[in-house]
Amino acid sequence: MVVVANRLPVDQVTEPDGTTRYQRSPGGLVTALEPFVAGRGGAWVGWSGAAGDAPEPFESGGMHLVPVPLSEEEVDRYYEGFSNASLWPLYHDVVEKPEYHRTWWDTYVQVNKRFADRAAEVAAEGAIVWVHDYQLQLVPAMLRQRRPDLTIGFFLHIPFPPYELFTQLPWRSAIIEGLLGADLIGFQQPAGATNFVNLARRLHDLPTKGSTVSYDGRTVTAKAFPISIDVTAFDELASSPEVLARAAEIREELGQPEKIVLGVDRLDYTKGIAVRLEAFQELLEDGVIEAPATTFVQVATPSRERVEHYVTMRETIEQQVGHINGLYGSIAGSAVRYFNQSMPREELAAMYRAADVMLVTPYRDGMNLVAKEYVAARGDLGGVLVLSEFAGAAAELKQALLVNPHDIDGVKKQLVRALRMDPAEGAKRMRAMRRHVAKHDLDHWASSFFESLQAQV
Ligand code: GDG
Repeated sequence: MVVVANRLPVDQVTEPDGTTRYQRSPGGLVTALEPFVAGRGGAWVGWSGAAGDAPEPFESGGMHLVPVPLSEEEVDRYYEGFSNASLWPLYHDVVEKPEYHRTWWDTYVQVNKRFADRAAEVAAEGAIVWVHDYQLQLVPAMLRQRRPDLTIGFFLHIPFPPYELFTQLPWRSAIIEGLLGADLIGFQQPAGATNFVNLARRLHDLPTKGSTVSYDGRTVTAKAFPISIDVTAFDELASSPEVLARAAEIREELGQPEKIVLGVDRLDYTKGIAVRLEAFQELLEDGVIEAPATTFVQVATPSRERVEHYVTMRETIEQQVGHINGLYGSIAGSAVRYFNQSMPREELAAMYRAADVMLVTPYRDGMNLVAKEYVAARGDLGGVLVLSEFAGAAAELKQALLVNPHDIDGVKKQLVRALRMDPAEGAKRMRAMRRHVAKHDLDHWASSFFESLQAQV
């Protein structure tokens, strides 16, 4: 089995003395896949995260890691450009305006070829290759051309847009053809699969039936496989004595607020961080809540810091935090505790455990693992989850307080409801959500994908 993803599950870190080492990387994809691949002794083809030459393949965490080199220019055009300034906003409802540049596209094609070459070299006869995400949508077709013996699966971690948005893309046909190289294409939601099948029919005039497309003498299936987390591991971490002690310490260090509201996100414009801040600020203005009796903790992990939209968004959010704290903070403490830092996993678990209300308000999100982590962390049945309708997770976590992040009054209303929720009702909701995630965990996701892929051939 070979996994092909933009990033290896480790980051190359250069020490002050010039030596390099590898450490586990943060982010949704790695969090989701690492335990699964390591458990099966698979290979992983990906970029190390540093521009320049790639090291030789090496073993790490039970996996054979095969680094793919990217030059500075390729990082700029393929990763920051086409992947994160064209595809990312286009696939997330055009929350920001996508930019389309031919040089970016040319580099995307060139880099996808390189990934396909490496995967073709490393895969055994008849192997299963699982390609991941929007950075590598051309790899399935390129790989099939090089290695027709392989069984190829593709999973898209982000939403797949409808015809009306997708057809903006000047290279729309090439992307559809690239994906059609797979035997099975997995999406987070049924809507993504439907959008794909519709595009294959309308754009390419291909025969389709239900969730399948006939293409090049093969049947390609497009289906939803909602991703999850290693629920047991997260539950255990969050209920360990160290994490519980740290959770109590966090409350103490914050000055024992009556209520802690928490947000944890990569600092990304799709995540709706500004919406939460606005709702929180208005509730302070309205006198409905007081700070620091109610304290808002926002972890905004640095992400894609060289992409322009991310630079401007960070400035906006930091201004907003400064503004709120200037108006509503006191000597006793700030209203908003904002961290533009990556936190250790244990610290996140302790924050989840300490938080009375978890605010997850993306404008659009493939799934949102943070919402599932919060539920997995609350073995005490405490805490209330406020969740955007536009996160994939909303289709499963039905007992969350759902919000439309475009409707500030609605967000305020649900936040107040969460803050005032009767603990018995909160526990009932949490119990139901925990039951769901316990059944639909990471292993369930990966096994369902694999079973469907094997059934395909
Ligand atoms: C993409 C899709 C889909 C965050 N800050 C820190 C940290 N994290 C971890 C969280 C969580 C992960 O990163 C974020 O996952 P999300 O799912 O919330 O979001 P994306 O990064 O946008 O992921 C998303 C996902 O892929 C999987 O398919 O759900 O929709 O956009 O696990 O805990 N981890 C640590 N420190 C941090 O500061 N250790």
